[in-house]
Amino acid sequence: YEQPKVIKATMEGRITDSRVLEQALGTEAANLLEDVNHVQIIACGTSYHAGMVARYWIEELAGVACSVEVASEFRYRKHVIQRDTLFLCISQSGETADTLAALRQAKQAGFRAALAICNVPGSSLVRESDLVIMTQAGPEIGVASTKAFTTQLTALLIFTLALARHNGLDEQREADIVKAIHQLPGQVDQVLALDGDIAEMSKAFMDKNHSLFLGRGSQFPVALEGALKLKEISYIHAEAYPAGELKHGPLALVDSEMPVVTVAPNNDLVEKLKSNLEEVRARGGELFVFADQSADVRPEEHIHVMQLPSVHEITAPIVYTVPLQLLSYHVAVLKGTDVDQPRNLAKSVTV
Ligand code: F1P
Repeated sequence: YEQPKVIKATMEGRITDSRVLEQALGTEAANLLEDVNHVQIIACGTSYHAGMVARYWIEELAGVACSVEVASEFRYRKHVIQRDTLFLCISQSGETADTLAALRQAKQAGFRAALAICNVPGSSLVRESDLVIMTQAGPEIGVASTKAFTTQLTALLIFTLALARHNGLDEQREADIVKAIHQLPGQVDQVLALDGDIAEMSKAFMDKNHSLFLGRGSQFPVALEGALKLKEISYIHAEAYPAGELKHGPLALVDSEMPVVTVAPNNDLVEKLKSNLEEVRARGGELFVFADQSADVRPEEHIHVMQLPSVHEITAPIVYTVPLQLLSYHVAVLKGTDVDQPRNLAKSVTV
C-alpha cells in the first residue's frame, strides 16, 4: 500500500524537466554513458525480474543491446565483457552475495562503468559501483519484495530514458513517457482499490496445488514475478511462460485443477492472447485475465476478467505487477501462511 508514495519518492527530484539525463544521474555521470554499446544486467530473484523488464525498455527506447542474467549463474561461467559495456546490478539490499561476486569478477574483466539500482544507502553494492540510482522504497518488512520491485522498475525506467535521450530518443516520445511516469502513483492507487475484487478472485486458488502465469513482451517478466510471489508466500506451485510457449509443452498440464493467470494491458496483447484463452478453456482450465478496461475481453464461463485502468504501454509492467501481488497476498491469507516471513526464505542472501 505504500507503493504510490515510494514510487513518487523514487522519481521525485529526478524528472523535473525533459533534461532527464542530467537530472537523473548528474552531468559527470552522463559522461560515463558516452559510448555505451551494451548493457549487462545482473541480479537475483525479484530484482532479476526487474532487470528482465528493463531489457525491453533499454532495447526499445535506447536502441542499446542488453543482456540479463541471474548473478548465481553469471559468476560461475566464463564470460566476455567488452570495454563499452555498462554493468548494471540491481539489488534491494545491496548485500546479495551472488550479485556482489558477479560485480567483482566483471570489474577484473573491465567495463565502461558499473551502475547500481539499490535501496540501501551505504551498502556494499552502492560503495563498489561508479553510478548509483537509489530506490526510495524504505525498509521492507516482508521477505517477499513488493515495493522494492516497483521502485526498481521506476528507477530503471528513469535510467533508460537517460540513456535513450543520449542516443537520440524522439523528444515527444520522451515527454509522453515522462508524463506516464508521473501518472504512476495515481494509477497504482486505482489498482489498490481493486483489493476487494481481487480478494474474491483469490478464493479460486485456495485449494489448488499448481498454477500457470502467462505474459507477452515486457509483461512476461511481470508474469514471472506474479508466479514468484504466489509460490513464495502461498506455497502453491506456480510457473510463468511467455504466452506463445504454452503450446510448446505446458498446455499438457492444463486441466480444471490448473488456474491460468494472464496479463494483457492492451488490445494488441489481448488479441495475441486469444488463441491461448481458447486453448486453456477447451481443456476445462479457469482463466484469470488482468486486462485494460477498454480491451476486448469479456467474462464468460471459465474466463474471469479484472479490469485495470488504461496505462501507457511502457509503464504498464509497473501497474500490472500490483494486482498480482495482491492476488498472492489474499491467497496466502486464505491459506493461513505467514505472509511476511515465508518458510525457508531470508530477506537477504549474503552467503
Ligand atoms: C534478491 C532476493 C529477493 C527476494 C529474497 C531473496 O535480493 O532474491 O528478490 O525477495 O528476499 O533475495 P536483493 O539482491 O534484491 O536484495
